[in-house]
Amino acid sequence: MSETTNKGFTPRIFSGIQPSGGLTLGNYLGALKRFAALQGDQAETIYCIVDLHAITVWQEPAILKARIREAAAAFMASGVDPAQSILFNQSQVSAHAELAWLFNTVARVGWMYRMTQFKDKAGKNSENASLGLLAYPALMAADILAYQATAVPVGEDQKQHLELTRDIAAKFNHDYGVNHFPITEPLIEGVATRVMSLRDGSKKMSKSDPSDASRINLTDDADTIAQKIRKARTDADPLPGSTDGLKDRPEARNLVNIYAALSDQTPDQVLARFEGQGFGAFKPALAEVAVEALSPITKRMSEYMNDPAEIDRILGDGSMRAAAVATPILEQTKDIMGLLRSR
Ligand code: AQP
Repeated sequence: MSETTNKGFTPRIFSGIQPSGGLTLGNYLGALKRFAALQGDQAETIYCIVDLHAITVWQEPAILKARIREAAAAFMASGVDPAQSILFNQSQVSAHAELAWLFNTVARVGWMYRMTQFKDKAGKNSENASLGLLAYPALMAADILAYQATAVPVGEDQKQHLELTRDIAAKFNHDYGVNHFPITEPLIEGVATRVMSLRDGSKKMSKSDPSDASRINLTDDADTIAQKIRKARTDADPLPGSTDGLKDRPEARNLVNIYAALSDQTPDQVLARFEGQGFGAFKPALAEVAVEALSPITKRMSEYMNDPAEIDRILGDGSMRAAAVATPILEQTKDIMGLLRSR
C-alpha cells in the first residue's frame, strides 16, 4: 500500500447509529455521550442515523420510520445539537449508496467474509443472509469517506469495520495513484467502549438482543432501570479494592464500568468507595446513578417525540447540509475512476 497521510484533509468527525431497535445504555456510553462531547472541538461533527444499514436485516416498514425518529430524538436528548453538528438519516443522502457501490469494486470478497459481525448476524445459515449484510462494511466505508472523515468515535465492536474502511481507502488511493481518501482514525476511548449484557457478561449489550432484561433502553423509566439492575447477573463475592481483582469477574467488571462511565469516574475510584461491599449495596447505588443520568435524557426524548414534524424538518435540513459536503467528494471519486460526467 502506498504511503498516505491525513495532511491536507479538513479535520472532520463522522459516526452513525442504526435504528434497528430502541437505543441502549451501550449506544449512549459507547457512542452518543461521546458524540455530544466532541462537538465544538476543532473538528466538524457529522452524525447519521444509518437506516440503510438497519435494513440489512428485516425491519417492519411502519416501525422503522418511528425508530428513525426515535433515534434522532435520542441523539438530541443526549446533547447532539443540530445547529453545531450535521444530524441526518443516511437514506436521504444518495451519495452513501452510490459511493458504497464504487467501494464494492474496490473491496475484496474475502475481506467481507472475515468480518465477525457478518458471522455473528448471519449465523449458521449464511447463504440465506441478505447480500447487504455481507456488503455492510463497504457501505460503512462510504458513510465515512463520503465526508473524507478523519476520525470516527465508535465502540469496541466496530473496530474491525473501521480497519476495513482504512483498507478500502488505502487500496483506492494506491490503485488510482491519488491521496483522495484519508486513513480514518478510530476514536475508541473511555471505560465504556464495550458495555456488556446484564444477563451474560460475555455478550455485548445490544438493541436487537431478544431479551429486554439484557439491556437498559433509553426509554426505560426509573422503576424499570432499577429492576433490571437488581436482576442483573453477578457473582457472590464482595467487590475488590482495585480493577485487578475484577479480571475473572466479567459481570462485576461490567457493572463497575457502567457506574464509572455514568458518574465520570475511573473504575478504581468506584472500587475505592465500594471495596468489601456486596452487590446488595452496590446495585441500588448503581441504579441511583443510572436513573440520575438517564432520566433527563428519557424526558427530553419524549418531548422531541411529541413533535415528529420538527424531527423530520431537522433531518431534512441535516440531509441537505450533508449532501453539500458529500456530493463534490463523490463527483471527484467518479472523475478519478474515469466515469463520464456530463451534467
Ligand atoms: N454494548 C455497547 N457498548 C459500547 N458501545 C456500543 N455500541 C453499540 N453497542 C455498544 C456503539 O454504538 C454505536 C452504534 O452501533 P450500531 O447501532 O451501528 O450497531 P451495533 O454496534 O451493532 O449496536 P447494537 O446495539 O448491537 O445494534 P444491533 O443489535 O442492531 O446490532 C457504535 O459506535 C457501536 O460501537
